[in-house]
Amino acid sequence: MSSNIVRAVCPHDCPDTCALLVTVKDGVATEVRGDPDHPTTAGVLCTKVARYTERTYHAERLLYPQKRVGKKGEGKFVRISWDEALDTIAERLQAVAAKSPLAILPYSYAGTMGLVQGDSMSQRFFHKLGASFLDRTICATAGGVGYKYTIGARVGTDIEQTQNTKLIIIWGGNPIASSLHFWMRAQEAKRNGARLIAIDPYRSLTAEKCHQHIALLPGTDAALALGIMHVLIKEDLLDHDYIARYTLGFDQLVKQVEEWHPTRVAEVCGITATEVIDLAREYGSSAQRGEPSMIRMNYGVQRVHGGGMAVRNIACLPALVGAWRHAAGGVQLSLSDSFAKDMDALQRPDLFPVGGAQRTINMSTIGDDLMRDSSAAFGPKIEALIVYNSNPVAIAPESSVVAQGFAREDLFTVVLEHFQTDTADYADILLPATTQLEHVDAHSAYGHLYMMANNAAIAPMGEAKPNTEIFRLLAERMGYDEACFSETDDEIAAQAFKTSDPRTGNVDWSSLKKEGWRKLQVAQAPFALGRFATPSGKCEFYSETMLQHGLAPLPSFIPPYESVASNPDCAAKYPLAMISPPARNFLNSSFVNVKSLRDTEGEPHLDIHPEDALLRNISTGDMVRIYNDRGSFLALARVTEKARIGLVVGLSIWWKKFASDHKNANEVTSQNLTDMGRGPTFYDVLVQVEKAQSGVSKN
Ligand SMILES: Nc1nc2c(c(=O)[nH]1)N[C@H]1C(S)=C(S)[C@@H](COP(=O)(O)OP(=O)(O)OC[C@H]3O[C@@H](n4cnc5c(=O)[nH]c(N)nc54)[C@H](O)[C@@H]3O)O[C@H]1N2
Ligand SMILES: Nc1nc2c(c(=O)[nH]1)N[C@H]1C(S)=C(S)[C@@H](COP(=O)(O)OP(=O)(O)OC[C@H]3O[C@@H](n4cnc5c(=O)[nH]c(N)nc54)[C@H](O)[C@@H]3O)O[C@H]1N2
Ligand code: SF4
Ligand SMILES: [Mo]
Repeated sequence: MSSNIVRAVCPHDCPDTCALLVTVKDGVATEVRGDPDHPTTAGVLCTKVARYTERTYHAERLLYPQKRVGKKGEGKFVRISWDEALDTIAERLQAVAAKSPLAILPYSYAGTMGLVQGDSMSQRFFHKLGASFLDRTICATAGGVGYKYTIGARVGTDIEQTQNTKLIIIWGGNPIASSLHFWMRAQEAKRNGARLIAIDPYRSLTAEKCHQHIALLPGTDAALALGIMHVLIKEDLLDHDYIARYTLGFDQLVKQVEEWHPTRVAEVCGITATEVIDLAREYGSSAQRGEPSMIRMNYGVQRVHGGGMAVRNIACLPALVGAWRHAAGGVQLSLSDSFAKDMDALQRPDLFPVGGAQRTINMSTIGDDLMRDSSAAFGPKIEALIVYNSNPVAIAPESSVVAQGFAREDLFTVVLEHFQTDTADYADILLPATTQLEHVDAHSAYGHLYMMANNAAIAPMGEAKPNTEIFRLLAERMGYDEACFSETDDEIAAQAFKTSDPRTGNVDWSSLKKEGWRKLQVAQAPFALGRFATPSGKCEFYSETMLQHGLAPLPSFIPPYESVASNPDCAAKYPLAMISPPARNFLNSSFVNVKSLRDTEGEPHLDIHPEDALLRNISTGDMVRIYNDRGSFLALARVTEKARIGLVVGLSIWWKKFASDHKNANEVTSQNLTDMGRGPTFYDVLVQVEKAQSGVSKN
């Protein structure tokens, strides 16, 4: 019997990007463990990826190409050969491209975060084809843009410093579920005497374990940050030296936040003025004592109309108190710009036809865009859609419109997948893709600072192929003969990091594959001496760039599209705010079909406050209907004070086909976009809830 250990990387869209050790016996992966030597992984995996072999060897893995025989959405397919599949796709794409390549749209997201299997060969293919571009906004663009206006880049406090900080504000994140390895270090900080405060409308698993939980209304974080600034300024809890040297627009900021006194903030946020004042005092006075404080901001704050502004306002706080002076101080939203990735080499935008027409489709409005006819403003109707690394029918907002779009008879849809997801049910051609254990990849991360290498541990299952290979074969059929279309996955991976960049430190791919991971050479305390990547080189309280982009140049508050205060007409019909943040045992919609994890998660449920439940005669265990003008879905009620009054919470993202009504939370979410970055507003939703008349649970 042969047995060996293979170095791999967790491919999922999670800030932790864990280093894995895969035990392989006689060609079979028997165990996936966290690498004990990798500093942030520290030998620990989350419940989901600890079961990665269950997912890889799942009885329902797609193992060969198929074509649809039933109606779109019905999910009936028959097996075909790879030749038939690839010939059919190439012929259809060529026919559409002959009229207009812009009628072809790739749709992908972060099913794998790998730089190779994510979007390298695929992008080369679509660039050469001259297809529409996809604006990949579904997760983090609002926050990313707000962050960059303020501090210049997606850079921040190193997670490996967390245990040294004295105050951790977990702002719009639930790391026990969504960033376990940060939470482990936050626990260490707690043992070292740090205080933990959660800012979250929901008493999440994390909020429950913090010293304090501030349960504000969704979409009001920008106002809370303005209130903190007001108190810091009024009580002079500031680092005047840091402000003078390394920030821009302080005097304007002082005027701007004058009107944001704690009572006003409390009213907007649905909390008490004391909570605002105490939080500001705690933040400011810890800095005055010379202690490091860290804000772990997460994406929960930016899935609302004013999400970009909320992130911007919060990102201003460390500069006011001088928290950036400490390696263990500052803020972290994402570290992804710390990496010197060579996206041009990976994706080859230069292959786009010279002088060819261009169009960008926003993935967050895929429902509406699939339903649009050709027009001068929109360009050609979308006629062909190639989906990989994403499950839009389950995860995109206003799902009934998305499903209607995918059901169009005149749309040619190809889906590359591991499983027959809700999206796969609509494919004309369904192609089996390999999982992380079966292919090679290079990874950066957004929650730590290591370059990572994933080796293939086992041979591809059945006839599955890596995404790269599928696009390589398609390129060949389309007659693309540029050398980049015949590069191997290792050759692509070797280009992922710019070796000329000092941060990369000359790492070569073959060493990285052997070692598994290597830390970037970047400064601790990145902004201790300013050097922000903004136009002024300072932390910009005032941003000229924002003004040029038609935005308010100073921190401000943009109310939600849908809230009791901002939209009373809508609230008269639909008085409850709804959020649908990630469930601990799923990774977006991945793992929902792994039975052991689904069983732990139970059935789709909705948390509702006892007072809101009483008004509606709802008890725990009742099947309830959650609805608004866009649609409705069923869930089992859990009456609990975890949801604040006026808020309901449906942990997500369920596959529709596992719900009794074949629907999920995205039936009621909207295609409205954020103030910055054209992102989705998943947590900016009003609904009504009632006891369901019928509807039997299934699972
Ligand atoms: N187990 C698990 N881990 C995951 C994922 C998963 O699906 N499952 N998804 C991954 C992905 S793609 C991402 S983007 C991240 C997301 O994870 P996070 O960045 O942590 O963000 P969210 O999950 O969107 O929301 C986290 C918290 O924000 C709260 N929240 C909602 N609205 C607001 C608001 O307006 N203000 C404030 N202050 N809080 C609010 C929610 O109640 C929730 O507890 O997690 C990644 N990790
Ligand atoms: N209501 C609501 N909706 C949300 C959110 C929310 O909080 N609430 N969160 C939003 C966020 S933050 C995000 S990031 C999006 C996530 O949306 P998606 O990025 O679509 O994430 P997943 O649902 O995990 O789907 C990824 C799919 O890629 C497939 N896949 C994985 N690896 C590979 C591979 O190597 N090759 C191929 N071909 N396929 C692969 C997986 O099997 C899986 O079906 O959802 C968004 N939708
Ligand atoms: S999902 Fe996150 S915590 Fe779980 S193994 Fe992957 S990177 Fe680690
Ligand atoms: Mo995300």
